[in-house]
Amino acid sequence: MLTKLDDLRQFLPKSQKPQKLVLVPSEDAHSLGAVVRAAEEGIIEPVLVGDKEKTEGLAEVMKLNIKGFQFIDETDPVRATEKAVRLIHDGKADVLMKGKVGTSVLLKAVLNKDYGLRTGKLLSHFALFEVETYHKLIGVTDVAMNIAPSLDEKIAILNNAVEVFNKLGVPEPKVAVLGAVEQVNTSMGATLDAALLSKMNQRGQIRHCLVDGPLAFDNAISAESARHKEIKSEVAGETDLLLMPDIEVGNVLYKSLVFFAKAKVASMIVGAVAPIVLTSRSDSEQAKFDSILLAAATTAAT
Ligand code: COD
Repeated sequence: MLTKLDDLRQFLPKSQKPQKLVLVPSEDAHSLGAVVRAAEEGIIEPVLVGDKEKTEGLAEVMKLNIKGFQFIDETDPVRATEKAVRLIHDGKADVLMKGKVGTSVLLKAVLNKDYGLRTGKLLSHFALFEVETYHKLIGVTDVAMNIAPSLDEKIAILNNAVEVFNKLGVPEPKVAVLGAVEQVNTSMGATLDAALLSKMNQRGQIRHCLVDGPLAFDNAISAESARHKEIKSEVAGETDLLLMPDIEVGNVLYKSLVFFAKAKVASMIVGAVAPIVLTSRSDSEQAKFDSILLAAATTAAT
């Protein structure tokens, strides 16, 4: 059972050359710090795309050694993002990482029909949390890309996340589909979707996982809470993955875990040609490092 984000190191390849990670735009302190650390630990080989003068200035202030890193000098963040995405598209690098650019700018480039990173699958955001008060790592999806997913999109989001767990040695992750209540309420769309997803899983239409829902957050993560409410569920209290009703709920949970619960988090976009390290601007250097680790671990496991 995975209990620490550091446990992800066991999935890094021992012999292969480190994967090439493109950071764009590179003039971002926390991202640059995380990339340099990951390079020093041999996890990735960095390619920096961005404003060279600003990045070198930042490295000097932060006492980071970026000599010898491949660099593409581009001061305009939108053009830099396009160049970085093209590197992955053309097979010249393995992982993309968001630096100092808005999430939607990066995602629009990733979705570009000519040079983007589409595979025909839905792309979605996956976050993996280490929370002191929970006994194992717990995934949360989608908190940053799909705004108000339909049932079909929820199926794709769920499958993307399950694939990550399968790669990390969890053959049948337990998935809680969240609602505000644990009973189907015809006025609450999230509970209807949750019930349908559970039934589709029971009937083998969604595989390689065990889905239950609707579950409210408390009974998803606490067996005791589920017992109090007399909920019989193999998922309750043992959840590996929380499937969110929409981006607002997901984003608030993400930030509550980080800021109130001081949880550690790693996150990325999945379903694209390559993993995309996409953290929030307010995330720490440690979160960015752990996200690189998650991306490298899941790429290595393919
Ligand atoms: N996966 C695959 N293809 C997609 C996806 C997806 N998740 N989303 C859109 N597409 C395709 C569409 O099929 C279409 O072909 C094209 O991309 C454009 O679709 P639009 O017009 O719906 O999408 P955009 O470009 O207006 O917006 C896509 C974003 C991902 C940018 C948008 O959904 C978005 O802003 N999401 C939230 C990002 C955000 O602000 N997160 C902040 C939280 S930290």
